[in-house]
Amino acid sequence: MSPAEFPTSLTAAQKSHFLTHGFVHLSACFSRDASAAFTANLWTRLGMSPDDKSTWHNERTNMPSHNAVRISEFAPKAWSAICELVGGEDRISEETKVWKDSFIVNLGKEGQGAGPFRELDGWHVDGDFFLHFLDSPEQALLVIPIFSDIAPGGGGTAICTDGIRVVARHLYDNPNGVTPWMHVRGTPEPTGPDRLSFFSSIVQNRELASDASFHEMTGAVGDVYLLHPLMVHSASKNVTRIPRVITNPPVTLKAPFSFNSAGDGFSLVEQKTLRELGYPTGLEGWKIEGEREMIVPRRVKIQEEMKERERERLAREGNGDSTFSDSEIHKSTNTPTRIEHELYDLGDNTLQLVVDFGPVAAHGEHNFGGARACENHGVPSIPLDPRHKALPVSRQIGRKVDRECHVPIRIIKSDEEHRAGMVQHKPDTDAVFVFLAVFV
Ligand SMILES: O=C(O)CCC(=O)C(=O)O
Ligand SMILES: [Fe+2]
Repeated sequence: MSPAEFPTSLTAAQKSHFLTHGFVHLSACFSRDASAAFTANLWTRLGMSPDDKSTWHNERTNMPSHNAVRISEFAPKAWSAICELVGGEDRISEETKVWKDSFIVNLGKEGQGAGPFRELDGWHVDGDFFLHFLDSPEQALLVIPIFSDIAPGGGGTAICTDGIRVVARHLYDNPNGVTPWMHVRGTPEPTGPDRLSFFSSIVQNRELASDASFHEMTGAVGDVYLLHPLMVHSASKNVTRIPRVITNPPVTLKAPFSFNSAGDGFSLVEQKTLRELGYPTGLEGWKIEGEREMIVPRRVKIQEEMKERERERLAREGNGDSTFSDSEIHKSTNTPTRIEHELYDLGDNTLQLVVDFGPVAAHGEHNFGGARACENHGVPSIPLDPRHKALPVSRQIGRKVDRECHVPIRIIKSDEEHRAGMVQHKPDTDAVFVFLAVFV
């Protein structure tokens, strides 16, 4: 389906706002209940108390992920807008059709004032995991789902919409590719105050960045901002010290953006890029001149270590480990590499078995989904209680169960389920991510 034919979910005013400013603010895309369920173990994972600021030892935390929800189920309105902006669902790679619980928490700092946005020190564009080209598919949209109410001064992400033009021009001028810090390829990751100097020199230059182009991503729980992938943005100061919780899930395309031909029509993101470059009808003849390349950022190792500490805290809170041995899991899932698993009590006599495929997951080879669990797969059989259905993915969070708990399950992986959309797996890897277990 060409972008022009894609069913529309954004209003004409929203599209026009995106083409002018490079972002759109969608209200009420998911409920407060869904948000509360998804963030239920946030404070345990952080090892902090929401009610005791003396435990808030870190101003900002980019957390690792344990669980994911399918965007089309969790936030259908946001999902259709995402699809429309990038030119259709068909263009989006499977692994970014979910949002993970990799929350970004901004708690502010004692005695900290707001200060001008231009002087924030974290200005950047997202995508620290690949070499950047104008048409890079890896980060096709910047998405900000909001999991806490954010008032002005409450740590909402700061953006500079005029920055899109400068970054787009830089990428246009560097078809050989640049690092995530916009330096010529081969330059090592900079450290120290100059790390983000490309971006701060944009926002500090009044000729490049007008006052009117700075905005603060405030909003209510359930709101979602969708922003152009080249949007220059920064974490801001949370002077309210009301915990600010968002995520930044990337949208990755299966193929690069296409700027050369208008034959198939340009998506709204492509239109915005072209407009900023001053070539609204297309870029005949422009093509990349270097190899695309993935980068493993330092962040990955840091987040792996954080995840381990979060697991320990969750285990302490939940009082024990899962009852499943690795051999049972292997038998059930027939999947590769390292497998870690945890079992959570969701209430209503329902358990959730979370299977994490470790390094494979980190490379985004798989999707998440829910699966029915009923009888036997090398473990004792039980009847499926009709009251127990697969839960919406948004409710799949709960307390970790006791070590003594025994739960017979069958994990089903078949074409039938794939069609039913309850389990997502790639035929070439034969892997399934999240399973629901039911006991009576
Ligand atoms: O915390 C924020 O507001 C922004 C975080 C961000 O942009 C990032 O982690 O890439
Ligand atoms: Fe960012």
